[in-house]
Amino acid sequence: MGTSATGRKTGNGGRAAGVPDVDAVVVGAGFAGLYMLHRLRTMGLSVRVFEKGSGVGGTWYWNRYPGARCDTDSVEYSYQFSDALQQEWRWTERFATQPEILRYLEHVADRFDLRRDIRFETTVTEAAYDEAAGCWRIATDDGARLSATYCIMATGCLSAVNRPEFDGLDRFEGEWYHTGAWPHEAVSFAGKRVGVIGTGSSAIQSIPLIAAEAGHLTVFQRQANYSVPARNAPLDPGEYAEIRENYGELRKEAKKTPTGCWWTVNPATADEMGAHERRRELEARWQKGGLCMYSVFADVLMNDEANEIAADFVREKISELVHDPKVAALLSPQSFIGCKRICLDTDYYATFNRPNVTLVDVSDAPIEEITRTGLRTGGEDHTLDTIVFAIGFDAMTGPLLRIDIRGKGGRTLTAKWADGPRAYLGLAIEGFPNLFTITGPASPSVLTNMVPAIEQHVEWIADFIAHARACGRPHIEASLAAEDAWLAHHDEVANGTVFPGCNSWYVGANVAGKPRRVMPYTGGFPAYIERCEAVVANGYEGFTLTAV
Ligand code: N01
Repeated sequence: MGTSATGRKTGNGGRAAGVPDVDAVVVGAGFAGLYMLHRLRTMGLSVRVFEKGSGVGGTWYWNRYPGARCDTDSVEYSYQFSDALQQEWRWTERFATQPEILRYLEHVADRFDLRRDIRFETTVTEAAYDEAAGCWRIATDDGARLSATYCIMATGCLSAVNRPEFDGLDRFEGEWYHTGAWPHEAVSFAGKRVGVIGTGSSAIQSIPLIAAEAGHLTVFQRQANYSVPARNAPLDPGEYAEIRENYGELRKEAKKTPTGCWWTVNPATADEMGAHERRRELEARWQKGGLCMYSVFADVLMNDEANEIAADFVREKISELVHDPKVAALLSPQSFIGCKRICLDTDYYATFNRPNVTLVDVSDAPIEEITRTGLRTGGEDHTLDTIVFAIGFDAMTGPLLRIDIRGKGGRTLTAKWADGPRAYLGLAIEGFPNLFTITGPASPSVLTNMVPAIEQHVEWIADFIAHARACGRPHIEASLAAEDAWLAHHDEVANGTVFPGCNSWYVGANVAGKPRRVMPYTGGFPAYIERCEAVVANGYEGFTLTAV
């Protein structure tokens, strides 16, 4: 008998001998974990969710940095599983702020009475498959243990922060923060000398606000990123009412686009359009704002020349927005557009026209060390009161590999993924029965609107579990052949795109020593959904189901 993760001494919580404590453990209480819990509970399963934070929200619990917002329209970045929910909730802006999204998720947790099955401030440290008992044995950082038939990782794609491993950080006498683990208390930059390290989405959102408050801001840039205007605004009541009236149809249409978003996908390749028409299309999308630049030409992510046309257009805009040509040149990426996630901004480029903002290029002269009073790069000392590390995440695999996950024969997931992640449909892993990953590597995840991607996974997993239980063979395992075939297809599709050609977190290039592999599925949401549905129609092809 051990101490259960519910805090009680239990063998199996009063269940028959040999029966796991709960039917399912879900790790994480963000968008994915909340809906997984709701869905499984509706099916009558006993579920325990473990969440590291003190509240629900996942990404939106941790990323509280100034200016944090979603880059997907709020009316789309929300659940559709409950029409009552989407009708009653009112978004206020085109792109919701972090506090608003967090309020939404708190509302969801209350509305569906989810908190009673969530154990907060508890980190899962270990998940080991017990072959003899046919269950997962979960250990948490408070020393508790719990067994479960199913273990579902709702750990998110961008939840393992890239740790600032700079020499000397422990000696720094000022304050420092990571955008992905921002304090709950207000942070003041007033009159301070602030350094921001990084120029990804988190930096691009926070820099204009920090610059407006700080005495001086120095931005340390390693690679420039493409950013397009967000053009955020309050939602127009009339348009919003129309959306709510047609939600069902709009959601259905969105699932037919590669990104799962309902912006217009241009069906024409760049080549099929004249120069004037291309320019009009680019300008229209720039004026509209948001990530619709991803669909400016049908082949923008697949054809180097089409990509270059879009990249050139954005570079031209940067040169118009930034007064100092040298700074504009530094801020102009030379890589493909879109192979690193395009950022959305409000006044990012114009911020570099401010007299209290300096851009420092660290591409050739990396940050050597953090000093007592700032940092040193290129032999030069920069005096700083505050450092903001906007250095991103050990994306997609990090959240899973930071847990000691062991499958059949005690094989670790770290060993299995030594050459990069592999999973069948990004949902299940050979050798790890009854373990599911929501929006895991090899699924479309971060290349789609995350919420519909999550809902599709949750529903698919829940239906599969229901089916397996109903047919008396509740133990599910993906076959190696199915995993290999999916990976071969996944890689083939990725190799036809611009994604392998950039040093992005999509390929793990931002983490030293991480195996390089395009991690999200690049074939688009409709093709992926079709494949998942075909697997079901073919009797859960690629999986074996057993009674024990
Ligand atoms: O992280 P990033 P992020 N020295 O990895 C730099 C989502 N998100 O938190 O490009 C110097 O994009 C690094 O440089 P380089 C969104 O999907 C969404 O900003 O690797 N610099 C890069 O500039 C996004 O893509 C929203 O050369 C170092 C930056 O740090 C994802 O999260 C908002 C360095 C990290 O950029 C990640 O975004 C925010 C070093 N040693 C985030 N190490 C929205 O919804 C790293 N860098 C809008």
